[in-house]
Amino acid sequence: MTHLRKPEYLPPQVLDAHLQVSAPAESAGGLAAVRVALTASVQQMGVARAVSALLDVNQATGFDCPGCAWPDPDDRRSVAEFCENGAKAVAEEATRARMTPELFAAHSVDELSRQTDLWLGQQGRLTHPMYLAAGASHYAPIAWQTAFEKIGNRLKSLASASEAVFYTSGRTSNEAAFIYQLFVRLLGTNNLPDCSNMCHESSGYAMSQTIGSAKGTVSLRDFDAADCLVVIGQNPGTNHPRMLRTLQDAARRGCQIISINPLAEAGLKRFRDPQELSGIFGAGTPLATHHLPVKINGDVALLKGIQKVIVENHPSAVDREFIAAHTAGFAALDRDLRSESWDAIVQSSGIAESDIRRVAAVIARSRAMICCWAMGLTQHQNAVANIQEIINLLLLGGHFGRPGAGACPVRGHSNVQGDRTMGIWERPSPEFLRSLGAEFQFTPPSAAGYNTVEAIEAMHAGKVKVFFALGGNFLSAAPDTSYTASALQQCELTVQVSTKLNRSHLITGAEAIILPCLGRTERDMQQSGAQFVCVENSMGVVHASQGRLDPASPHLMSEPAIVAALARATLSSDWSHFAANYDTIRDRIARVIPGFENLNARIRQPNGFELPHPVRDRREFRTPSERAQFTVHAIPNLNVGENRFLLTTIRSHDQFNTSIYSLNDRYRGIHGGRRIVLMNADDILAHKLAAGDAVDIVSHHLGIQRRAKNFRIVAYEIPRGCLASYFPETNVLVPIESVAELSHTPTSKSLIVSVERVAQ
Ligand SMILES: Nc1nc2c(c(=O)[nH]1)N[C@H]1C(S)=C(S)[C@@H](COP(=O)(O)OP(=O)(O)OC[C@H]3O[C@@H](n4cnc5c(=O)[nH]c(N)nc54)[C@H](O)[C@@H]3O)O[C@H]1N2
Ligand SMILES: Nc1nc2c(c(=O)[nH]1)N[C@H]1C(S)=C(S)[C@@H](COP(=O)(O)OP(=O)(O)OC[C@H]3O[C@@H](n4cnc5c(=O)[nH]c(N)nc54)[C@H](O)[C@@H]3O)O[C@H]1N2
Ligand SMILES: [Mo]
Repeated sequence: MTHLRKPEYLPPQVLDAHLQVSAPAESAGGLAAVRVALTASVQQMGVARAVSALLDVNQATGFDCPGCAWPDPDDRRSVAEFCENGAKAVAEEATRARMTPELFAAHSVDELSRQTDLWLGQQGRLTHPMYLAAGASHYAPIAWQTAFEKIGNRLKSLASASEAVFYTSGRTSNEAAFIYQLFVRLLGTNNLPDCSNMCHESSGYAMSQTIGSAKGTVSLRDFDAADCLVVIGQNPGTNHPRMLRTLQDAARRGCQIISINPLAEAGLKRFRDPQELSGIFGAGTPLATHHLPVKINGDVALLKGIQKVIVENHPSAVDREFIAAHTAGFAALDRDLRSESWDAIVQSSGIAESDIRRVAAVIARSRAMICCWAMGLTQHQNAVANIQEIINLLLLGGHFGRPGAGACPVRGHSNVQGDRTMGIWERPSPEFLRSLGAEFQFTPPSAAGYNTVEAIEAMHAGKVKVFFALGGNFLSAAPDTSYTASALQQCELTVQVSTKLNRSHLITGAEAIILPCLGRTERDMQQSGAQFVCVENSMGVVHASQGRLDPASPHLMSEPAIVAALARATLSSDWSHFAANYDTIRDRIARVIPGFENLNARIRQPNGFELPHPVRDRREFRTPSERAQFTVHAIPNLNVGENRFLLTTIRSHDQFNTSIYSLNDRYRGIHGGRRIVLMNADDILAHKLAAGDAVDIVSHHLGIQRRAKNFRIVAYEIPRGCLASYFPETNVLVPIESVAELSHTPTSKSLIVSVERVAQ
């Protein structure tokens, strides 16, 4: 059917009128962090709500911060742990602003789509279920019951369950995730793409193949025992600010901290702990002892260079005993490293041989090393290789299953790791399916479902009729925005379970439904009384989360209750007991998922419990050979051609993924605008451009050009040939076919682009 409206799939592509650029910060935290956090909190929540929410966040009896997945220290939970960006994430959810049916009546979908993402978020919490009829220009309220019937009837009418796709973002609790995947599998499909497909999927693949586990191998206590920390492709000052205190403690003990990043991020330079007087008035604690400004995607080369120095010049740093007892493939790696040329290493990494040797010597001395990484490594075509080079480096020194040592993929969304554990995965293991099928007496589908990119392609090809999202902002988070927009528009029905308005509500199938849900911070009253949920952090600790604030609207439902109602409407299953008392869900989780035995008792312990980890606990590698596997990777060819750059797409300090908190990126010295591109001063000169020039960014892939309009050039300390700009404004540049080998993660950290000056 033809659409009358033509909503915009991108925020307005106009130059920022009030952009101001100053020198990047030399430290993170300090008084500014406190001021910004308090202002955001009080402006959005009011004083009383702000105090109540901020005293409750990450406390043993409070709610899990909806920000990042960095763990909470057990012993320090008694004091409110301050985190600027945690406070902003809470304020974003606990805001007093409301997106009511009246506002939906006052603005057509088309009008809403012409607003910025910042504006959409500022309209506040969704208050009522809303329905966009086929051909209608405005959303109108719909009764919950009618909404579920519409969704259920549509799902029942499908020729096959594989014509439906069920996306999950990583804020969903374990309880909601567990019954959601159960519902989807009872329906008959594994079409369960999730944000992880765009995030740490590459880490999961890389680690499963080499160490036989997809999860990180360290606990928070290991950071107290490490003598060397490598932070690579991660910006903790912005995205995991609570990690700064861990880094500060380590730095004060004399632990070496190595930063590997094209940008010298403020949060890795110095930390001014706002909870200490010296942090507020003094210069703060220096963090990184070494910084290697690697070129974008130069990490394989750099990590190989470091390993080459170790095997050739520091033989005593190679843990021969560990390698003989627990690994396979060392001889091939050793041969490859020795034959690798320094020219290739230096050229691809952009780091001088002497600097690589200096850092390699530090690593060679380490007896307990942890490597932390995030999106700087996972979103490249060779992302799996990036992470496997980290695994090689750790294996060389025997840094597994030893206190203070291991692999630490720092997860993004606060429960993204838990959702996977609960079975949100398009490629579930046969053991998981067997266990699920035995408990619920059915035969779960065994064929792999669609991951995120495959789901978009299937929608585009007209193979998907219903798209359902439990949280997130699929349109803006996914690659190739214009392609994803037309994919969503091919669907008959798109449904979003959401807390706040976002662009995925505006680019829809023929019909669309918004189901507004409770957030983490809010009281969840069900038939049996107040409920809590549980989540798993980045280090495999499962703990409870319970909100206490008044719900944003009396019409909200919890995510578990929504899933239960969906099952009734679609499968005629009576899941009212699941919604009435989440203990009944946890009882089933305990029987299906290893490590969760006796969940209802253990989750009531103050700090929850730690899941077992075979590598961390017993040096047990569950690979086919029962050994950890060294892997050999060629240095990728990064020759992008004349007048082309590699662009990485990153987060500003004032956003949470696609939710924009403000137009500032304080640590990088950028205020009042997001349409900027960071460029090396020598490149600006060489290309006859000037800082402040307006340019379009154009990506080039398989002969196709994609354009993002109207960015300002900002001169910045970034390696030559490299550019950085913000996600999601640049997602329109990410080619749908450009994905990481094996993990299928969009390559949003290495796009081949040119910049074209635009007339002003
Ligand atoms: N406040 C806040 N917190 C968040 C989020 C948020 O948006 N806001 N998002 C959450 C989520 S879902 C995630 S996954 C995490 C993301 O956390 P990060 O991974 O820290 O986020 P990015 O901004 O994508 O930053 C990647 C870092 O990698 C660097 N980098 C880019 N390309 C390369 C490269 O080729 N090599 C190397 N070595 N480094 C590179 C960038 O300069 C940047 O410092 O944070 C989580 N926490
Ligand atoms: N170019 C580029 N693209 C990227 C990335 C990148 O670095 N560069 N990063 C990727 C990564 S790491 C990730 S994780 C994805 C993120 O992808 P998503 O997880 O899909 O996106 P978010 O922006 O986190 O989702 C925000 C929306 O979630 C809803 N929400 C918030 N809290 C709740 C809740 O408690 N329940 C429910 N039901 N809804 C809630 C709100 O309506 C909000 O608008 O983006 C990916 N896309
Ligand atoms: Mo993420």
